[in-house]
Parts: sequence; C-alpha cells; structure tokens
Amino acid sequence: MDKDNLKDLPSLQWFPGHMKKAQRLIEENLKLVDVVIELLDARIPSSSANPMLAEIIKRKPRVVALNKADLADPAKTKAWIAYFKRQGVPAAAVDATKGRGLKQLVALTQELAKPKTDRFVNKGGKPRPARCMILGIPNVGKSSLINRLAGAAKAKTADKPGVTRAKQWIKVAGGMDLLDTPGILWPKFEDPVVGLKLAFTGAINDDIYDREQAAALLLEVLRRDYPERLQERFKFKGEMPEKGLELLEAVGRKRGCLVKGGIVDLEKAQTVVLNEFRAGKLGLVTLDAVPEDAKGGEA
Ligand SMILES: Nc1nc2c(ncn2[C@@H]2O[C@H](COP(=O)(O)OP(=O)(O)O)[C@@H](O)[C@H]2O)c(=O)[nH]1
Ligand SMILES: [Mg+2]
Repeated sequence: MDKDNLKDLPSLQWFPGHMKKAQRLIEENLKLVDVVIELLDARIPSSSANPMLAEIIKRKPRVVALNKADLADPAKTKAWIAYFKRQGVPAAAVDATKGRGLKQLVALTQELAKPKTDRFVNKGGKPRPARCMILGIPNVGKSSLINRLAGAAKAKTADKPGVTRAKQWIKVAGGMDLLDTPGILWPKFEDPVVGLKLAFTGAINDDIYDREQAAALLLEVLRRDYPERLQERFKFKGEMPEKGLELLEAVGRKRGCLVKGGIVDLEKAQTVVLNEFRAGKLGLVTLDAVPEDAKGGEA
C-alpha cells in the first residue's frame, strides 16, 4: 500500500502493519523538519491525540493546533491552551476551514524553531524559514489546514516520469516551510469511551459504534459539564437523572419518542440526541476535560 492510499484509511482499519508503515513515513519526514504541528480536535483534545506521539517524535519540538475551534467551547479551549503551556507545549486555537488562528500558529512555530534556525545561521548558513510538518489522526483537518496555509502559493506536484516524487515544501506566508504531506496518526482505539467521542464528533465512521451507548455517554458528559444547556434543551424541570441510559429515556419521553404502552423508543431517542448534538443545537461543546496537572503529561 502506498502513502496516498494510507491517507484514506478509515481509522478502524489500522492494523499493526499500517501503524508501523505510518510511523516509518513520519520518522522519515521528521528528519527534515525543525518542528511538528500536532493537530487535535478542539472538542476532544485528549481523545483525538495519538497515544504514542511522544515516542514517535522523540525530542522534536512540538506545537499543538486545536482545530475546529469554531465548534468547541471557547472557555474550555482557553483552558486547554493554558494546560498545554503549563506542560511546556505552545498551543493555538485554529479553524482550518476559515483560516482563523493561523497567523498565531505560524508565529509559535517559528519561535519554537528559532534555536535551530539560529544555530544554522551561526554556523555560517543563510537564514532560512522554520521547517515543519503536520501530524494528526484522520479527519482532524490536516488537508484543510495545509490547503489553507498554502493559500495562493499551493505546492505544485512535480511528477516527472522516472523521477521519485520529491518532498514538496509549501512556502507559508510569514516565513515557514511546510511539508505538503501530513503524518497520519492512528487514534486511541483501545479505550471505548474515546472511540465513542471520536464517533460522535465525526472522526470515525458512524455505523461501527453502538448508538445507544454513544447517546447515553454524550448525555452523561453533557450533564456533568453543561447541565443548564441540557436542562434548557430538553425542558427538564428539577433534577435530571444521573445515568446516561436514564437520561436517554427521559429525553425520549420529553420528545414523545414512545412506542405502544408508553414505553420509550430508545432508538428514536438516540437519533434525537446525536442529531441535535451534531447540528450544534446544544451549543459549542468540548467533551474532554482538562487533565489535572498533578498527573503530568496530557495522556
Ligand atoms: N467546522 C470545521 N470543520 C473543519 C475544520 N477543519 C476541517 N474541517 C472539516 O473536517 C473534515 C475533515 O477535514 P480534512 O482536512 O479532510 O481532514 P484530514 O483527514 O485530517 O485531512 C472536513 O469535512 C473539513 O471540512 C475546522 O476548523 N472547522
Ligand atoms: Mg486529508
């Protein structure tokens, strides 16, 4: 399987062989760059992270881009950025589709590369832009970000017969060189909660997860972090049930998703919850809580 096919692999088809190959491609490109840009989904910054990133990039400086910030809770995005900074990792909120936050991302990347580019000049080299590459799991927005950063100066692919396709560098406004091929990371699929969060933010395919579990988990997280919105949206009066499944049933009742005998049609209720969440009816939501600092690294 070549590099281009690997790009389109649905995340659940990551077999050990694919993971090794993806890792090898990244390691090859790592040698060429000063800095890596780790692209995360601002709605699920820890669930969209690759568990082995630190091992893969070793000591290469890293900047985090919290993408799809237009869909995330702005207060939580701020808290996540502060958290990364406390871990010594510069971070910026971006919206790759509209181009928001990209100037800041480029500035952070250059700053991070400065020791390296300065050293190069001190050894007699010509000043050069920071070299970087983008890493992230499928659907996090790598291509959108690369295209947006490329702007008008989009890299042409020089496909000369008989010549191995050279690495293409994109010159980014503001003085940064970006590899046109992103590194594809696999998600944390061992953790079922992470899998569900990836599913309902659209990072993995819809039809491979249990919709009832997904809706129940979503309601539980919303109850914990956004109780007023849940209350308001589904017109709960007084106490809301605590457990996800009970919440789902209550939502079904509120919305009249009933079958004969007044029993709640859980399937209909799931659809209501998942569709309304995806349509943004519950507002801007971030589903991963910022970890406690005492526990160290952003697992
Ligand atoms: N709302 C929003 N959608 C985005 C953003 N970035 C990417 N997307 C969407 O997310 C989907 C996956 O993006 P893509 O660039 O193909 O992801 P890739 O698989 O990492 O290359 C596409 O539908 C994009 O339009 C963003 O910042 N905000
Ligand atoms: Mg892509």
